[in-house]
Amino acid sequence: MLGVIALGAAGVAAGPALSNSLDSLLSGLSRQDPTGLTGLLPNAGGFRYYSVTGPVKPVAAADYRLTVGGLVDRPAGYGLADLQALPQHRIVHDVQCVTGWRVPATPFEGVRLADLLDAAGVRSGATAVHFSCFDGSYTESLTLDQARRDDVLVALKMQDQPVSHDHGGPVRLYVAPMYFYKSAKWLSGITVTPTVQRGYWEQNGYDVDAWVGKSNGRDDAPTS
Ligand SMILES: Nc1nc2c(c(=O)[nH]1)N[C@H]1C(S)=C(S)[C@@H](COP(=O)(O)O)O[C@H]1N2
Ligand SMILES: [Mo]
Repeated sequence: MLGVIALGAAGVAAGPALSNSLDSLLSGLSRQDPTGLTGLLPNAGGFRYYSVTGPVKPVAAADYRLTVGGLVDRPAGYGLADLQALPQHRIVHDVQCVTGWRVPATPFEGVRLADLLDAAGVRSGATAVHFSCFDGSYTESLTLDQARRDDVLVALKMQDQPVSHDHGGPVRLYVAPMYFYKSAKWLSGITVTPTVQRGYWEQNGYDVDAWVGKSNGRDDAPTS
Protein backbone atom coordinates (compact mmCIF):
# COMPACT_ATOMS: atom_id res chain seq x y z
CA MET A 1 0.00 0.00 0.00
CA LEU A 2 2.98 2.30 0.41
CA GLY A 3 3.42 1.94 -3.33
CA VAL A 4 -0.09 3.23 -3.81
CA ILE A 5 0.56 6.25 -1.61
CA ALA A 6 3.78 7.03 -3.47
CA LEU A 7 2.04 6.73 -6.83
CA GLY A 8 -0.79 8.93 -5.59
CA ALA A 9 1.60 11.67 -4.51
CA ALA A 10 3.48 11.43 -7.81
CA GLY A 11 0.18 11.73 -9.64
CA VAL A 12 -0.71 14.94 -7.84
CA ALA A 13 2.72 16.44 -8.50
CA ALA A 14 2.73 15.47 -12.19
CA GLY A 15 -0.70 16.84 -12.95
CA PRO A 16 -3.85 15.44 -14.53
CA ALA A 17 -2.44 13.72 -17.62
CA LEU A 18 -0.10 11.44 -15.73
CA SER A 19 -2.62 11.16 -12.95
CA ASN A 20 -5.16 9.74 -15.41
CA SER A 21 -2.75 7.11 -16.64
CA LEU A 22 -1.89 6.22 -13.06
CA ASP A 23 -5.58 5.99 -12.34
CA SER A 24 -5.94 3.31 -14.96
CA LEU A 25 -3.21 1.28 -13.26
CA LEU A 26 -4.87 1.30 -9.88
CA SER A 27 -8.08 -0.28 -8.76
CA GLY A 28 -10.79 2.21 -7.96
CA LEU A 29 -11.07 1.44 -4.27
CA SER A 30 -7.34 1.47 -3.59
CA ARG A 31 -6.96 4.75 -5.41
CA GLN A 32 -9.67 6.49 -3.42
CA ASP A 33 -8.57 5.07 -0.15
CA PRO A 34 -4.92 4.31 0.48
CA THR A 35 -5.25 3.52 4.19
CA GLY A 36 -5.75 -0.19 3.75
CA LEU A 37 -7.03 -2.98 1.57
CA THR A 38 -10.59 -1.97 1.39
CA GLY A 39 -13.92 -3.08 0.11
CA LEU A 40 -17.51 -2.37 0.89
CA LEU A 41 -18.84 -4.80 3.45
CA PRO A 42 -22.27 -6.13 2.54
CA ASN A 43 -24.98 -4.90 4.92
CA ALA A 44 -22.42 -3.05 7.00
CA GLY A 45 -24.27 0.24 7.00
CA GLY A 46 -21.60 2.32 5.29
CA PHE A 47 -18.50 0.84 6.89
CA ARG A 48 -15.58 -0.21 4.77
CA TYR A 49 -13.34 -3.15 5.47
CA TYR A 50 -9.72 -2.38 6.30
CA SER A 51 -6.74 -4.59 6.90
CA VAL A 52 -3.17 -3.53 6.26
CA THR A 53 -2.15 -7.19 6.06
CA GLY A 54 -4.89 -8.65 3.88
CA PRO A 55 -6.96 -11.49 5.32
CA VAL A 56 -6.64 -12.05 9.07
CA LYS A 57 -7.03 -15.49 10.63
CA PRO A 58 -10.08 -15.44 12.93
CA VAL A 59 -9.60 -16.04 16.64
CA ALA A 60 -12.42 -17.96 18.34
CA ALA A 61 -14.03 -16.32 21.36
CA ALA A 62 -12.74 -19.11 23.62
CA ASP A 63 -9.14 -18.60 22.43
CA TYR A 64 -9.08 -14.80 22.63
CA ARG A 65 -6.54 -13.21 24.98
CA LEU A 66 -5.78 -9.55 25.72
CA THR A 67 -2.59 -8.78 27.62
CA VAL A 68 -1.96 -5.62 29.65
CA GLY A 69 1.68 -4.94 30.49
CA GLY A 70 4.60 -2.56 30.29
CA LEU A 71 5.00 0.08 33.00
CA VAL A 72 2.36 -1.39 35.33
CA ASP A 73 2.39 -2.94 38.81
CA ARG A 74 0.06 -5.83 37.91
CA PRO A 75 0.40 -7.18 34.35
CA ALA A 76 -2.75 -9.06 33.39
CA GLY A 77 -4.31 -11.29 30.76
CA TYR A 78 -8.02 -11.18 29.96
CA GLY A 79 -10.14 -13.72 28.14
CA LEU A 80 -13.34 -12.58 26.46
CA ALA A 81 -15.45 -13.78 29.42
CA ASP A 82 -13.20 -11.79 31.80
CA LEU A 83 -13.84 -8.63 29.78
CA GLN A 84 -17.58 -9.37 29.60
CA ALA A 85 -17.66 -9.64 33.41
CA LEU A 86 -16.38 -6.06 33.86
CA PRO A 87 -18.67 -2.99 33.80
CA GLN A 88 -19.83 -2.28 30.23
CA HIS A 89 -20.28 1.20 28.78
CA ARG A 90 -22.19 2.12 25.61
CA ILE A 91 -21.31 5.12 23.42
CA VAL A 92 -23.27 6.25 20.35
CA HIS A 93 -21.11 8.50 18.20
CA ASP A 94 -20.38 9.26 14.53
CA VAL A 95 -17.48 7.32 13.02
CA GLN A 96 -15.17 9.37 10.78
CA CYS A 97 -12.40 7.91 8.61
CA VAL A 98 -9.49 10.15 7.69
CA THR A 99 -10.17 9.42 4.01
CA GLY A 100 -13.54 11.14 4.26
CA TRP A 101 -16.30 8.63 4.86
CA ARG A 102 -18.53 8.94 7.89
CA VAL A 103 -21.05 6.63 9.49
CA PRO A 104 -23.46 8.46 11.80
CA ALA A 105 -24.54 7.47 15.30
CA THR A 106 -22.87 4.10 15.67
CA PRO A 107 -23.18 2.28 19.01
CA PHE A 108 -20.03 0.76 20.52
CA GLU A 109 -20.01 -1.05 23.85
CA GLY A 110 -17.30 -2.44 26.07
CA VAL A 111 -14.91 -1.87 28.93
CA ARG A 112 -13.36 1.52 29.53
CA LEU A 113 -9.65 1.42 28.77
CA ALA A 114 -9.25 3.52 31.92
CA ASP A 115 -10.64 0.67 34.01
CA LEU A 116 -8.08 -1.79 32.63
CA LEU A 117 -5.28 0.73 33.24
CA ASP A 118 -6.46 1.30 36.81
CA ALA A 119 -6.63 -2.45 37.43
CA ALA A 120 -3.06 -2.81 36.15
CA GLY A 121 -1.73 0.11 38.21
CA VAL A 122 0.13 2.52 35.93
CA ARG A 123 3.61 3.27 37.25
CA SER A 124 5.16 6.69 37.51
CA GLY A 125 7.22 7.58 34.48
CA ALA A 126 4.58 6.29 32.07
CA THR A 127 3.05 8.80 29.63
CA ALA A 128 1.52 6.70 26.86
CA VAL A 129 -0.15 3.45 25.83
CA HIS A 130 0.75 1.28 22.86
CA PHE A 131 -1.64 -1.18 21.22
CA SER A 132 -0.84 -4.30 19.24
CA CYS A 133 -3.09 -6.55 17.17
CA PHE A 134 -3.31 -10.26 16.39
CA ASP A 135 -3.04 -9.50 12.67
CA GLY A 136 0.65 -9.20 13.54
CA SER A 137 1.11 -5.81 11.86
CA TYR A 138 -1.16 -3.01 13.00
CA THR A 139 -0.24 -0.87 15.99
CA GLU A 140 -1.65 2.25 17.59
CA SER A 141 -0.91 4.59 20.46
CA LEU A 142 -2.51 7.13 22.76
CA THR A 143 -1.18 9.41 25.45
CA LEU A 144 -2.19 8.33 28.95
CA ASP A 145 -4.51 11.33 29.24
CA GLN A 146 -6.25 10.34 26.01
CA ALA A 147 -6.38 6.68 27.04
CA ARG A 148 -8.13 7.57 30.30
CA ARG A 149 -11.01 9.42 28.63
CA ASP A 150 -14.52 8.09 29.20
CA ASP A 151 -15.08 7.79 25.44
CA VAL A 152 -12.23 5.36 24.83
CA LEU A 153 -13.36 1.74 24.98
CA VAL A 154 -12.01 -1.76 24.62
CA ALA A 155 -15.08 -2.63 22.56
CA LEU A 156 -16.82 -6.00 22.62
CA LYS A 157 -19.87 -4.80 20.67
CA MET A 158 -20.38 -2.61 17.62
CA GLN A 159 -23.80 -1.78 16.17
CA ASP A 160 -25.22 -3.62 19.22
CA GLN A 161 -23.76 -6.95 18.06
CA PRO A 162 -20.58 -8.74 19.10
CA VAL A 163 -17.76 -7.13 17.07
CA SER A 164 -17.58 -9.24 13.91
CA HIS A 165 -14.30 -10.61 12.64
CA ASP A 166 -14.27 -8.16 9.71
CA HIS A 167 -14.70 -5.24 12.11
CA GLY A 168 -11.82 -6.46 14.31
CA GLY A 169 -13.55 -8.87 16.66
CA PRO A 170 -13.78 -10.35 19.06
CA VAL A 171 -12.29 -7.16 20.57
CA ARG A 172 -11.27 -3.85 19.02
CA LEU A 173 -10.30 -0.49 20.39
CA TYR A 174 -12.77 2.38 20.00
CA VAL A 175 -11.49 5.95 20.30
CA ALA A 176 -14.66 8.02 19.77
CA PRO A 177 -13.22 11.56 19.38
CA MET A 178 -10.51 10.60 16.88
CA TYR A 179 -10.26 9.43 13.28
CA PHE A 180 -11.15 5.77 12.96
CA TYR A 181 -7.54 4.66 12.32
CA LYS A 182 -6.99 5.02 16.07
CA SER A 183 -9.59 2.29 16.67
CA ALA A 184 -7.28 -0.71 16.30
CA LYS A 185 -9.01 -3.89 15.18
CA TRP A 186 -8.15 -7.40 16.44
CA LEU A 187 -6.72 -5.92 19.64
CA SER A 188 -4.34 -8.26 21.47
CA GLY A 189 -1.95 -6.15 23.53
CA ILE A 190 -2.01 -3.02 25.67
CA THR A 191 1.43 -1.83 26.77
CA VAL A 192 2.02 1.18 29.01
CA THR A 193 5.12 3.01 27.77
CA PRO A 194 7.44 5.85 28.88
CA THR A 195 6.79 7.82 25.66
CA VAL A 196 4.45 7.66 22.65
CA GLN A 197 5.46 5.01 20.12
CA ARG A 198 3.96 5.96 16.80
CA GLY A 199 1.44 3.50 15.36
CA TYR A 200 1.32 1.93 11.90
CA TRP A 201 -0.24 4.83 10.00
CA GLU A 202 1.49 7.38 12.19
CA GLN A 203 4.86 6.05 11.04
CA ASN A 204 3.54 6.77 7.53
CA GLY A 205 2.54 10.36 8.13
CA TYR A 206 -0.76 10.46 9.98
CA ASP A 207 -1.05 12.56 13.13
CA VAL A 208 -0.65 10.89 16.51
CA ASP A 209 -3.21 13.25 18.01
CA ALA A 210 -5.99 12.38 15.60
CA TRP A 211 -8.87 14.61 16.78
CA VAL A 212 -11.63 14.64 14.17
CA GLY A 213 -11.62 17.93 12.24
CA LYS A 214 -8.49 19.24 13.97
CA SER A 215 -5.72 17.02 12.63
CA ASN A 216 -4.28 15.52 9.46
CA GLY A 217 -4.87 18.82 7.67
CA ARG A 218 -8.61 18.12 7.55
CA ASP A 219 -11.58 20.26 8.50
CA ASP A 220 -14.34 17.66 8.82
CA ALA A 221 -17.43 18.84 10.68
CA PRO A 222 -17.37 17.83 14.34
CA THR A 223 -18.70 14.38 15.12
CA SER A 224 -21.39 13.98 17.74
N1 LIG B 1 -5.71 -4.09 12.93
C1 LIG B 1 -6.16 -3.07 12.15
N2 LIG B 1 -6.91 -2.11 12.71
C2 LIG B 1 -7.36 -1.07 11.97
C3 LIG B 1 -7.03 -0.96 10.59
C4 LIG B 1 -6.23 -2.00 10.02
O1 LIG B 1 -5.91 -1.99 8.81
N3 LIG B 1 -5.82 -3.04 10.83
N4 LIG B 1 -7.45 0.13 9.84
C5 LIG B 1 -7.90 1.31 10.58
C6 LIG B 1 -8.64 2.24 9.73
S1 LIG B 1 -7.74 3.28 8.71
C7 LIG B 1 -10.00 2.34 9.80
S2 LIG B 1 -10.87 3.52 8.93
C8 LIG B 1 -10.80 1.38 10.62
C9 LIG B 1 -11.80 0.64 9.74
O2 LIG B 1 -12.60 -0.21 10.53
P1 LIG B 1 -13.64 -1.17 9.81
O3 LIG B 1 -12.84 -2.13 8.96
O4 LIG B 1 -14.38 -1.84 10.92
O5 LIG B 1 -14.55 -0.30 8.97
O6 LIG B 1 -10.00 0.42 11.31
C10 LIG B 1 -8.76 0.93 11.79
N5 LIG B 1 -8.13 -0.11 12.56
MO1 LIG C 1 -9.32 4.92 8.07
